[in-house]
Amino acid sequence: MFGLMDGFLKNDPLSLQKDILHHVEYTVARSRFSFDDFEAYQALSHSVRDRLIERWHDTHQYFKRKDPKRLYFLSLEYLMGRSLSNSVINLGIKDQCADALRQLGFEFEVLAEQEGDAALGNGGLARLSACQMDSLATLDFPAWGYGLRYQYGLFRQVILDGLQHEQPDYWLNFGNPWEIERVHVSYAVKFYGTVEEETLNGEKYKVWVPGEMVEAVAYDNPIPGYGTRNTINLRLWAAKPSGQYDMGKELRLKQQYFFVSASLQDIIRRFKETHNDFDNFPDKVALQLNDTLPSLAIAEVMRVLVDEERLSWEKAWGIVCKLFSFTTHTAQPEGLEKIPVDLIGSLLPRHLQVIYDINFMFMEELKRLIGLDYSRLSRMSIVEEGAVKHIRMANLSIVCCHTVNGVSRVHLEILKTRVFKDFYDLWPQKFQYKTNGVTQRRWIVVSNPSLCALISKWLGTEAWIRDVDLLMGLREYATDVNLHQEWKMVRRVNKMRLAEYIEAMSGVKISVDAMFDVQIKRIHEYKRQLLNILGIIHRYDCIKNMEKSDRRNVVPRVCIVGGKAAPGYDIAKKIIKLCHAVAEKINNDPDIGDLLKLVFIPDYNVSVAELVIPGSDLSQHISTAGHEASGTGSMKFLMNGCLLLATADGSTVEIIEEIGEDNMFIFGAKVHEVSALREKGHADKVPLQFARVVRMVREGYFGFKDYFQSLCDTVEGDGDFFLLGDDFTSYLEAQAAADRAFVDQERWTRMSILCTAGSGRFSSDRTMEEYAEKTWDIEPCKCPI
Ligand code: DL6
Repeated sequence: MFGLMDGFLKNDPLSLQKDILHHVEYTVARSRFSFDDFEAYQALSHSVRDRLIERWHDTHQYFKRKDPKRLYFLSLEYLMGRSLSNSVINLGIKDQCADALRQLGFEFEVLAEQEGDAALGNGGLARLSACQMDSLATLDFPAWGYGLRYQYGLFRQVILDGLQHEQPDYWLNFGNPWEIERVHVSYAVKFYGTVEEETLNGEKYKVWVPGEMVEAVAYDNPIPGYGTRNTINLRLWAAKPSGQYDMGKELRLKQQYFFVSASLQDIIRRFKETHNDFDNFPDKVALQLNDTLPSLAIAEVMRVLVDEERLSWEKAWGIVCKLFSFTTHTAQPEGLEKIPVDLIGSLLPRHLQVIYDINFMFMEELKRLIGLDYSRLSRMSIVEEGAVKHIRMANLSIVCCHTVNGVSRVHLEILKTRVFKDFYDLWPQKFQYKTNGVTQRRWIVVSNPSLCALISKWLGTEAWIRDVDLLMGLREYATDVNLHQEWKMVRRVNKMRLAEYIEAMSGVKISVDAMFDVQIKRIHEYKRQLLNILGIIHRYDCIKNMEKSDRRNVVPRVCIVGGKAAPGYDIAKKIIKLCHAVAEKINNDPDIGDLLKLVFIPDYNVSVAELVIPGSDLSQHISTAGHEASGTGSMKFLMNGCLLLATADGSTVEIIEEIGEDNMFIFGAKVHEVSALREKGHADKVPLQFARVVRMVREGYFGFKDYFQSLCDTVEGDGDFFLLGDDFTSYLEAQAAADRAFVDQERWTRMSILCTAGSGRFSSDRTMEEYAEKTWDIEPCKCPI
């Protein structure tokens, strides 16, 4: 991609080798004649990081010179995963690194395994942020990410007797070669205290006298683009001194403000370096709120402009309204963030005043527009009245942002007709959607190198890694026997790798001839892992009751489930326990053998996903329609040629349009049918098969009878809010259709190729281009080589 030398540092194997040995000796402080895999990983990472830093500097010098409008992406969560493989691929130096290491007696893949995951977030929203950073860099957009450097990552899930236990993730214990501490980039962040009034030249100003100050220090994480010199920055804030002040353990609101305040001080300082006033602040800066967690930024910008920069309220408000855009990642009104007024009033007294002033202005305007419709006024107010008053952060965001984005087309419909209907009726022009996407660099190139090579061979180019629509070219070869053979081989090797991992992790031996049927994602009732487990029980029950001679027709399955339950989410934890209890029974039943196996993969994270997804045949995305805002796991499976068994929910609706229903297994109630089904009630129409499997759990067929009663209550009678009973029959039919397709391996392989071929639309490159054009109004700024 680049010449051997495009900075001070050369990229040929010999130069890399010298750099690695230099870092062994002087950074890791081990003898260059004797070092182990982990030390080699550290030295290699530092050598790669040096190259990132060169590009990072060049990119930022260039941005400074060109002064384009910049995007600042504000997110409290990023699930970055590992950095080494991704960095060397984006820098175009993977082969050179592998050569350099080989001569030193090390293997690149082994060293890459030494790295822990950077898991600074929970689920879909957090991984999406990471994919989007990769795309922003690759597409040369002048963007920065801001976030928090939590001292502990998302908890490590340990399973004991089938129960989830949460252990701290000490992700920084072995150092983090990918970050650069910026001791000189630090800001004081204020909390608590009082608001006083000051008069200056006859004008009255508010002055916040804080009760506590905490120093925020920056840690920069270079994010390289692929096939470009552009390397952008993810700046994460930590409290200083970290030993005394662990931001990760503070109140959520305190964390949020710490992050918002430090980021905005940094952004405003940078802007002021080249501008004397704020007139064209919104022409140079776009601030993106990744859900409502960073939405205190709105009140903070108002406070800074009015109290510190001494702009009039009207002028500051005019700026704020052009500055911010907001993306919501939830489809449920219950999921919207609300913060008790008293809490904000105590921690951030001036911000509470600002929010009240914004609300007063908004309410006055609203009364003018809609009259005295008190019920609507109260629904739309930023302040929720009640015994405990709350600030509705979503309402604050909608009132103050120029754009409100959903994350799929269906999601936007839900926002318009249900979650934010009142606001949509008022400001339809604010509402947009950008269907989520994932980065093909991480989800094919890094995690499935053999598929990557195969695609490039058949397309005759690697250009699809940047221009992902080229994947469509595979459609032409969807029935080519030679491609089929090679495709199957690649998939089989990936399945073998996964089978080895499963055996090492759980002791369960699985056959690669079986269909690998996977559901990996956060454990949540609406995602319906329970539907999957009940379906597995039904399959087991059917096999047990079958004549031996009929068993020949059973398609062998390995069902793989993985995911973390939120620590306080009791029902989700019971689902994990049930999965283990059912697995215990099935896997130890000699009568079943290889016909059915069930495995729970513990501690699901980005690296585990990189291993599991390429080795999957079928993946399940089976949320109750209308509940998944988008879903992005499905897109990763699709890129890897894994077939989807799914409900028409979130982004799946668009995937169906792209791939065709014939190439997927779609089942269940549609979004518009769900509320009628709920209203009808369930008690009298539960399919017998469903009643039977639930009864097996209730009556203790898998043990732990008492423990599972409350779980069964969630799916029986009117307890079945997520409609497992209603969808059970069509779920089993979709599963049977998957079995029939799998038997015909030629058909299956064609479908698999067509999945990959049609996955281009679900790249985060497309999502970022749409945001750049329709929401942020930013343009690429490509640093010359
Ligand atoms: O937009 C990314 C991702 C969606 O794909 C999922 O459908 C949605 O559940 C998830 N939301 C979150 C947590 N949300 N909040 N707020 O991760 O976002």
